[in-house]
Amino acid sequence: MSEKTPHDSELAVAGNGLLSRRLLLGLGVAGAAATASTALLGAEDPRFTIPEWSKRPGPGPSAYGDPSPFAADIQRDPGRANPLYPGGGASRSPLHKLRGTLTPNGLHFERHHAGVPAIDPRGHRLIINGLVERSLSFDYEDLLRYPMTSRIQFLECSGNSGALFRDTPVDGSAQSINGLVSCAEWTGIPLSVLLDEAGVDASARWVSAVGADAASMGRSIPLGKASDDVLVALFQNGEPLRPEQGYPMRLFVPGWEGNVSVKWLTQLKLSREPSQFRDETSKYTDTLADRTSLQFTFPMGVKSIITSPSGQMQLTPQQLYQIEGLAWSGAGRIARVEVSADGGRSWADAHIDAQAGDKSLARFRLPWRWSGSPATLISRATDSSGVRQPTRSQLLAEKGQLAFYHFNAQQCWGVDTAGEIHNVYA
Ligand SMILES: Nc1nc2c(c(=O)[nH]1)N[C@H]1C(S)=C(S)[C@@H](COP(=O)(O)O)O[C@H]1N2
Ligand SMILES: [Mo]
Repeated sequence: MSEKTPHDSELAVAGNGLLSRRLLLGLGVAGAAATASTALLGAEDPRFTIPEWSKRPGPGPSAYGDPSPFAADIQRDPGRANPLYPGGGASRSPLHKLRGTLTPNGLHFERHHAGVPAIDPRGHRLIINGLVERSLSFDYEDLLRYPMTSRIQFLECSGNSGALFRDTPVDGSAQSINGLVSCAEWTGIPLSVLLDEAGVDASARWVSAVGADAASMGRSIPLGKASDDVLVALFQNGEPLRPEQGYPMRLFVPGWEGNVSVKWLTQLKLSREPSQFRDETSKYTDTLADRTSLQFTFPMGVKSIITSPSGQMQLTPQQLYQIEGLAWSGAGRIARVEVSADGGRSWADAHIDAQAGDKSLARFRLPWRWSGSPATLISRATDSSGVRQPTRSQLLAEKGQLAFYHFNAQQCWGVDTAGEIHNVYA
């Protein structure tokens, strides 16, 4: 505690207040006379009071736990229901209130095209048919007997951050703008195992996956990907999938747009050509500036977002903050995240605190002191294939503004002199 505290100027790593990631905080030390451990505070110390909850036993064990009532504000944002779209819509993950890299099951984002079906697994089947030697039908109990594998990987809706294509910056939070991404440990049977059992015909090129919801969501997946790393997932962070995530079974297609990870999976049909489902013709296609459309854009590009400080938060001048965020890529790992506090004029490498592996969310951090003058916070990630997240103008130059899906450009948070934070364009 006696060591001289270095000045911010000695710790600066880039302009406008970005500080060395090696900076250690001492926020708990209220004054020079702080004792070594609060556990040793004596009754004579004025800070020593026994709180109510320490005076008598609390409730005993429970069958299924809930979050603390003091953390009850950490919720998904389901938006407003649309009577013209029964069960349709999305809820967004509270990215700005979570830490670590895993999304708790109750806070995983949701995207439903016709609501959540109430599936009793005893009445549910998974059929594999089409260009196969033998058609197969599995029930839930059959599938539970297969060997399974687990992977910690992100899932992102290709409509995530789509509002940033618009001309006028939307005012929102990290949750409302970017909350259609989550990360879980997915456990299930490699699809390749089930395809081998069915015996795929040499002429087959595509696998069409169909869900048992009222939207009858269907997507065609190239056989190469289907027999590579796709899972028929049954568990999410160790427990059976939540109904919202596809109980009793879903496809999990690592690194690709969320839409192909068909929930409530009931059929896999092998064919020579894609099935031209509604969700791969009228939707989930990217219209370019010349009005031609790309039908399939499967992998999610390298992306990062600052989750704190972020939209709708309020900053205090001269305070030390940790700029924190998430980065991910459909192409592999995150190799590097850089952060700017001056709108992209200067950059510094953030510290990557955690990343489980390939195609999982990475969490980054860099200390920053807000001077009280305007600042623009930006992050940019580079993945293990060497690709760096584009700027918004680079992305728009490539894709135009008619597109809605697959927005992965750098996002800027503008801090004004009042300490308010808004989504801005550089
Ligand atoms: N059967 C079915 N599968 C589906 C959907 C759906 O509405 N029905 N939504 C898709 C979309 S658009 C996305 S982004 C992901 C969302 O998965 P989640 O709700 O588990 O986050 O599921 C996909 N799979
Ligand atoms: Mo989606």
